[in-house]
Amino acid sequence: MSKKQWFFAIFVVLAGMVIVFAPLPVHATAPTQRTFRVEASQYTYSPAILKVNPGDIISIELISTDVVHGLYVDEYGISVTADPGQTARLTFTADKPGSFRFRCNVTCGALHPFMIGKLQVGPNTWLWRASGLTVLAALAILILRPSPPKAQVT
Ligand SMILES: [Cu+2]
Repeated sequence: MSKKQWFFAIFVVLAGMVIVFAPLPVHATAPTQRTFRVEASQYTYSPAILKVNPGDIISIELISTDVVHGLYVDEYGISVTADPGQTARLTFTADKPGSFRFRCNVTCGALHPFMIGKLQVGPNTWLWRASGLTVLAALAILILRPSPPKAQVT
């Protein structure tokens, strides 16, 4: 590789690190109170993806339409259980940004382990970081690819 290509390679590595680790600007959104009506039935939640902003006060109304179901939020360590036909309420502050699974914590049947949903607190930064890395990789391939052999003079 030429000196120029070495410099570029180092630039690519540094830029990649910036893309992966740079903190994104935090949107100044005022915390709001949000209520979600989540229907639980064997073996899904509807809706299964809840998107909120960090700091929001979340109220989940869990409604079970068949058997007893629960909802446990990973890492938040909070849960609620709803009896058939009943509504149970879980209120908490979304103070941890990131993407968290929530799952049923009441054994409700054969496919119970697959009864999961997602709580998305804040923007999905990995999507942006991944697309940034893709662009960078494409650029690196274009610039660092070996130059075609020079035409030989015979
Ligand atoms: Cu369940």
